[in-house]
Amino acid sequence: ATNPCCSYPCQNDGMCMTTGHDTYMCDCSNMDFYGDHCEHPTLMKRIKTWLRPDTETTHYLLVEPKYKWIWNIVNNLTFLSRRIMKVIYMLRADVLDSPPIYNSAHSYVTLDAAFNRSLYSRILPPVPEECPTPMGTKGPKELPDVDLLIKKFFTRTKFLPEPTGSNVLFSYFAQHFTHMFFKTDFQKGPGFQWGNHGVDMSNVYGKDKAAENRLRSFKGGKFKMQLVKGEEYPLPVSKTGAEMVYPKHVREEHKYALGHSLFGLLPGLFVYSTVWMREHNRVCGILAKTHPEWDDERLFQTGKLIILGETIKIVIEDYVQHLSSYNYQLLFVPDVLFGEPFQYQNRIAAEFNHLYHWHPLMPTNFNISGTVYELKDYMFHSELVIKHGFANVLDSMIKQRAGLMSHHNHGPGTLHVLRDSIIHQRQLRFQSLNNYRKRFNLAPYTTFEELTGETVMAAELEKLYHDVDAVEMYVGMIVEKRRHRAMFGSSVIEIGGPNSVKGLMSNYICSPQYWKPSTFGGEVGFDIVNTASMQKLFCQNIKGKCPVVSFRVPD
Ligand code: MNH
Repeated sequence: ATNPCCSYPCQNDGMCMTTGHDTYMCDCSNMDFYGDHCEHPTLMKRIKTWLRPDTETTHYLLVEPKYKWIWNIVNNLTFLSRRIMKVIYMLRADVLDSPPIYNSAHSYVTLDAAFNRSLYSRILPPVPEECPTPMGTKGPKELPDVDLLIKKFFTRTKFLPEPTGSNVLFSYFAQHFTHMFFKTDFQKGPGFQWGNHGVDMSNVYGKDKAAENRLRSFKGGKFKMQLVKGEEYPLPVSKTGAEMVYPKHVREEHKYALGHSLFGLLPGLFVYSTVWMREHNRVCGILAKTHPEWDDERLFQTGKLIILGETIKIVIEDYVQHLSSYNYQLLFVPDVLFGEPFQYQNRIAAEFNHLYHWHPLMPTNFNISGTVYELKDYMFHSELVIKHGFANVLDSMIKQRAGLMSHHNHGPGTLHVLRDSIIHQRQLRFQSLNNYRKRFNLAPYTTFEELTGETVMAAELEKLYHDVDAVEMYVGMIVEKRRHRAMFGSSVIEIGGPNSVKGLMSNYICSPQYWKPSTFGGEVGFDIVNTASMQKLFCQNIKGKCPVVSFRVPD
């Protein structure tokens, strides 16, 4: 007998539990559904579903130019736009389990899932080992050959530009920001991680106290930095003892000490590391003026709180704003959640990490002030930023187009990462894309054509996977048709969205105890947080002419 839960018989995220060798039950407790398979919605649920437009309609209303005038009005009505933001926060965060109930070690609920923070959580549990196929009961007994998949669906032959106009400044922001919480401990295995499960600014300050201390000057709360041509830059590793990963060929003086051990990888990561360190030092200078009574430690700690606040503000109002393509202006307003049932705790899910593998965003070659660098001449060459000048590099990042987040657009330099991540998803026994779609209230695809929106890949995928219910999560997300005027397909948006909102708004600083001026050194600091923007982040920390800072290539 096989485990009868392998066929995922319970509907609407009802819990399947075996009750003997070949029987099972669906537990629909605390749900809006009832019945043997949790298939019947309650009356309240039916009314709610009837009142609430489906996700495709909502998306269309938010991005379609012909409704832009409505949003222009809404954006200017503070009361209404704050109301809408509250609804977005609550509906998005509500989709996730908090505290988490699964991790990659078990296919059922465990205490370990909630207590063991060295593992990523799981949104859906792994497919049980004893199931007939890797996706449960559907699809082939053995999943398609990884290298065949990469060749057929992933490899870039010609650079495909990002159609909403995103630039490389955007790609690097995504990478720099998310690497503070996507930190797989590959030595232990793909289910393990070495971070704090949230926005802790370890990408700027270092992974722990010791790492942080190596970057500090212990004067005025500031980072220890060097002046080059009148601008602050991070110091070389030799002057700090920071633990950085650089290949042997990199010259000692070009190995810079940054918050994340891997950020020597790309000059764009060096740019973001540098600008945040400068911003921290600038903020500490302001704090020292308002608080002459404070010592180095208090200035440092308060500066860090402000930098974290600025980061969330910028992530929501500049970065997510851009990536959503919404005509509605998103807001960072933690106070709208006060008094509501909302958990100020977060856990990073393995699925969130995997869906954020946005390597197609990176172009094949990199242009700095007219010089075109191949990835091999660019990787681990942070010194190019100093050589070309910070403002020039920033300008080039704004002007270079990012790649389309889609099939046939993984550059040669990241194919090995892609290969590893598909293998890891299989080791972690991720459920099918369609199971994730159901989990996030999206209709599962019924045909391969519906998934891809075309016929050629659809036919090839059908040969490899047999059943659309057996398509793997990441593979499916990459071949998925793009949503109307969006950067991604609906799966990335509807699965990524809740994880993103929850991760940002459940930050400790958003709780009523933290979210007040005194936490940030008074009105001056609170104001820095509440008015932060990409434009100011760069222009207040740059010598020379500051360009218009945007995540879109200017016309
Ligand atoms: Mn990227 C992991 C290289 C751009 C998101 N990336 C990795 C790894 C390498 C890597 C190497 C480690 C994977 C492994 O050992 O299996 N990444 C690159 C390179 C570029 C790049 C060379 C640019 C060129 N990466 C990006 C961009 C994003 C991104 C842009 C967008 C957010 N990368 C990730 C994520 C991981 C990752 C997420 C997983 C990190 C982890 O699990 O620790």
